[in-house]
Amino acid sequence: MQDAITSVINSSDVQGLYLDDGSMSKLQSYFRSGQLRVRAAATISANASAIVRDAVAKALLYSDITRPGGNMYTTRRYAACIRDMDYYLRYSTYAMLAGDTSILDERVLNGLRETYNSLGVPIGATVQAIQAMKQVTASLVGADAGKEMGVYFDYICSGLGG
Ligand code: CYC
Repeated sequence: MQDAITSVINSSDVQGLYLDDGSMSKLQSYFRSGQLRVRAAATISANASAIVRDAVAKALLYSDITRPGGNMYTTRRYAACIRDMDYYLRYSTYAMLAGDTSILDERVLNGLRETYNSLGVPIGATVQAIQAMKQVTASLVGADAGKEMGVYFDYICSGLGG
């Protein structure tokens, strides 16, 4: 896993250079947004189950997906879906704190599309649910932090191929 600091330092290190102005300003903007990131992460942790619940209600409940034959039908699959949504929220929060997407590649997206395809989990509906979670989160943490979280929710959606 990388973060905004290690990724800037690593790219200077491979060239054997001190940080240039562009690298310095990347670091500065990351440090300036530190309070925003930590405050957003605290709000999200304190409200995680409500965020997942509201996103599921907005995007998935009482649709074909929750009726017999749908991929969320039976409580076992319903529970797997809620758990997946919680993973997406938690890992997006980690990535937002780090200011870097690498943790999402390594721990969430690696093999996920193939797993979903082989189990028949619908990717379009998953993407809609993640987009709903992006809206719910933004309404809770405010526009600036919401936009930052949006980067990582969107990254998961495009990694899923949605
Ligand atoms: C299943 N979701 C799974 C499985 C994995 C993940 C590996 C198969 C194994 C299992 O059932 O636990 C996802 N596991 C992860 C991720 C990580 C991990 C991301 C990284 C931390 O370790 N079905 C829908 C909804 C959607 C959904 C649209 C919720 C948004 O219709 C999810 N995922 C869903 C369902 C299953 C599943 C229903 C069970 C499918 C089945 O067994 O038939």
